[in-house]
Amino acid sequence: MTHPLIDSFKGAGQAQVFAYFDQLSPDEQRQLLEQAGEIDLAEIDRLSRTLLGKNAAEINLEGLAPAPYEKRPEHGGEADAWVKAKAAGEEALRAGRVAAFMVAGGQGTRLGYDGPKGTFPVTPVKRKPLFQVFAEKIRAAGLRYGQPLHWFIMTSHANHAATEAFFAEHGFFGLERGRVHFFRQRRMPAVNFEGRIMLESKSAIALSPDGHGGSLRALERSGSLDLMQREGIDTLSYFQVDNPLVRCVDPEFIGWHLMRRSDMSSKMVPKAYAEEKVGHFCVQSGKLVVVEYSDLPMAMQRETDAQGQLRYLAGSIAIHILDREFVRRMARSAGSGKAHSAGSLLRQGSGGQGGRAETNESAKSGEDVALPFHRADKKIPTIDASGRPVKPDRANGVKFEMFVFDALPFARNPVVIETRREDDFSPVKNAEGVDSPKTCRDDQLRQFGRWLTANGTGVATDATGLPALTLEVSPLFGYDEDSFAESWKKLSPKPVIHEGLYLE
Ligand code: UD2
Repeated sequence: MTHPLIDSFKGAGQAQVFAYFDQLSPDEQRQLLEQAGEIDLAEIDRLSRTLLGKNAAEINLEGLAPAPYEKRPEHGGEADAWVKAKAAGEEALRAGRVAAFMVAGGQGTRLGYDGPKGTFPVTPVKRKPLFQVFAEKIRAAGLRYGQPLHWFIMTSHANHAATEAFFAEHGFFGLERGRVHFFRQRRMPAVNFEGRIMLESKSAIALSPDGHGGSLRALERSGSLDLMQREGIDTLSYFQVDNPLVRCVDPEFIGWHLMRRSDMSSKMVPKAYAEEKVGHFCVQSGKLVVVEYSDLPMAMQRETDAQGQLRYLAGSIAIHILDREFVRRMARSAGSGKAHSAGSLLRQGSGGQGGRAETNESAKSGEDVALPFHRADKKIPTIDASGRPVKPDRANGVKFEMFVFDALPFARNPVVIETRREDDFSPVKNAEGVDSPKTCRDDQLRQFGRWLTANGTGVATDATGLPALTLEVSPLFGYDEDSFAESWKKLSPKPVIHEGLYLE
């Protein structure tokens, strides 16, 4: 059988993708061709040459220094500037310039939960799923600022239909259907260590999502950026599906971003301890960069200054603000398949998986805008030479992913602001231990307890601030300190705090 696509794969040394083609049913053949059509062969060739080669260099730490950030007033930041930022952010929200943007295309393998991660129940009393928590925060903020917000949600091929169905089943959690926009990210094929594209079965390529950095090109391709433009939205508030504590829209953060005329801004938290597994905000050659914990030598992670404080203190919690036209600029060059020569600044990938990432010299100097790909070595289910399924017990191939924070070096006037961890960050990542459903639930309880105490109703807690009772505050009652205080003030009579209390 000949087909132009099959010929191009043969020409690129990837004939194995169609090794079983003649044995497939017409439907299977169509599926395989469709999948093959998604692949940019030149991109795969470039990545295989630059990331799989023995010469791929280690990360270049030359001239790396901690990034400056805007300290919160209680840590010496200028209180006036924070007040102004908040006012600017509120104005933008009232003007309808801001949209919420969530990435939910990940595979959620660590949690061991089947189905889209956003359907995972997280709240202490009502067991609301993650999607509902965000939806209610977004709805409440829309009511508060008199401008219902648009919400853009990036899914993957694997969870797109299930995500849409979940929202439909739950009446979009009270949001206007026309303001919730789902779009799929692209996929990348896994390759073996020789750069050959791998098959998952005779009729399917081993494809996986292209990383949260793929959200930039997905926003463009899906027409979301045009829709935003038509709606007068120029500011995107980015967060991840795994973190129910996040303030989906935070006026202070939005305000800092707008006042500084920034292309992309980020929140940091002071690391809880030296070895905490988060990215570090750094500067290198005058550019803001995030260096993953797996890339920063332990000695540097532990370095302290004259006051005994960690030198690399600023941890990245994956909360950003993006300017719409900056996203377009990044997306256009990334999506064009333009080869950006991976130069000598090659970095190791995340998660200590022995991966690497391409970074190019020209990109760093701002001439060539394109997100680099990172390499992660993985166990990839595949088939053997006779077409039988193989479940490998160690890494047998490589996945390529882009990370959204790699856009920071390209951004004009990027700002990093400090946030309190307890106001913004408690992700659900693992089934047990750190960042698990249990730690997340406890952090929500601590937050509800703090809000009540701050408004004059003491709640008995242990030494860590964890209330002795299980209670829950609906985001529709209060989704941050201010909105909670407003609702609480209006509440008459005040409820007695009891086990299972639900404020809505
Ligand atoms: C990320 C950051 C880490 C820290 C942490 C905070 C990286 C490499 N590291 O770690 O520095 O900020 O978050 O929580 O990002 N996703 C997609 N499509 C994909 C892959 C991921 O939408 O192809 C989404 C996923 O659904 C989730 C988010 O991105 O919402 C985070 O993905 P992750 O779990 O891979 O990130 P993690 O925990 O390694």
